[in-house]
Amino acid sequence: MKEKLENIKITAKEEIKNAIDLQKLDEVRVKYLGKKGALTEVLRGMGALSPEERPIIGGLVNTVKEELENAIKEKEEELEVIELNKKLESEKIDITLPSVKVKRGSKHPINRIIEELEDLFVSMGYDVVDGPELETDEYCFERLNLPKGHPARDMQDTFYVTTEYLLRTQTSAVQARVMMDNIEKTPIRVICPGKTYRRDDDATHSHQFGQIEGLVIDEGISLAHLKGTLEVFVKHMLGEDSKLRFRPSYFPFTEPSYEVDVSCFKCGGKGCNLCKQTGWIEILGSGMVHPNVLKMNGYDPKKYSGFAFGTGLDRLAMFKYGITDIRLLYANDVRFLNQFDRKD
Ligand code: 2NL
Repeated sequence: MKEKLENIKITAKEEIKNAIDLQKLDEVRVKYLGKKGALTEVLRGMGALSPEERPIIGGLVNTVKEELENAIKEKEEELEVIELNKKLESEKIDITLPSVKVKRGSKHPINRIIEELEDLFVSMGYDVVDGPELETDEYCFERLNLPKGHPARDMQDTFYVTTEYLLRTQTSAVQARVMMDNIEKTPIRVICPGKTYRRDDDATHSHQFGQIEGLVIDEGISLAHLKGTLEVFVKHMLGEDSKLRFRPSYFPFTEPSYEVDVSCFKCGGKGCNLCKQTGWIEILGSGMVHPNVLKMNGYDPKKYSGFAFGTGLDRLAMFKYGITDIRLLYANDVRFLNQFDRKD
């Protein structure tokens, strides 16, 4: 019996020493000290011993048990340190490594123009409204005094999707919606920036372009309001020294209509290559809302009058930032776009 215990002690100690991790060590513990372990078995077999032998063997079992428990505890502490070190090593973060540089995008020049105009007009009490790019014939043309057969809605200019649906050629469609949606027919002050589409695509025209239109309807609105508003608009965008010139023109949705020129901001009006020696640059279309347009959208022309204007955002961006090729605005070359990074 003594010998058996001695053997257990030796092999158990050897196995404890060789345990490579905590799990293996626990397996050893169960094997020798567990309920069905080798030592427990010896204890159970004690009934067969003589009364003299019993306390001796019993004491011996306890000594071995204690010795093994201590050996396990010691090994356990040793393994815990090893495992902690392993974990620290594998989860180490090298804080001296340079971080990945965060790439910041920049605002597209057309979006910068839109935001600047939105800020300006909102400060004057306007709402900013948008609407669908896929429009109906009704809102894009019919409600804007462009009856069927009018040259401006010719198949040559408009992308028709079906006979009824088309890609809007002007943001006025949104304004027609604003007028129709206003069931109480209260005064309106809106600007509508957005994308528009035309069926031409050559060196100077793109099939898609940005536009912004404004519409004001109220009692007693006159041409003076239109002129004052456009003066604020143009001076804000192109400089306080700008002068405006109103040339009579024609649009189906306004009467009277005017094209608005601004004094050339490159030469100050003396004449240069930008203004083709005229000293003026055409910048806006505008006019007093045609009584038919008011009527067709539920506004009584006897009570209300209004003005409207529209301009291309691409041209505005080119003037403001001195961009000479319109295609740069749509190529999305980051070398071009990064120049418009907002530093302010
Ligand atoms: C241009 C000229 C213009 C309008 C747009 C308008 C809208 C309504 C009623 C009356 Cl709902 N007029 N818009 C008026 C005059 C000119 O745009 O050159 N656009 C790029």
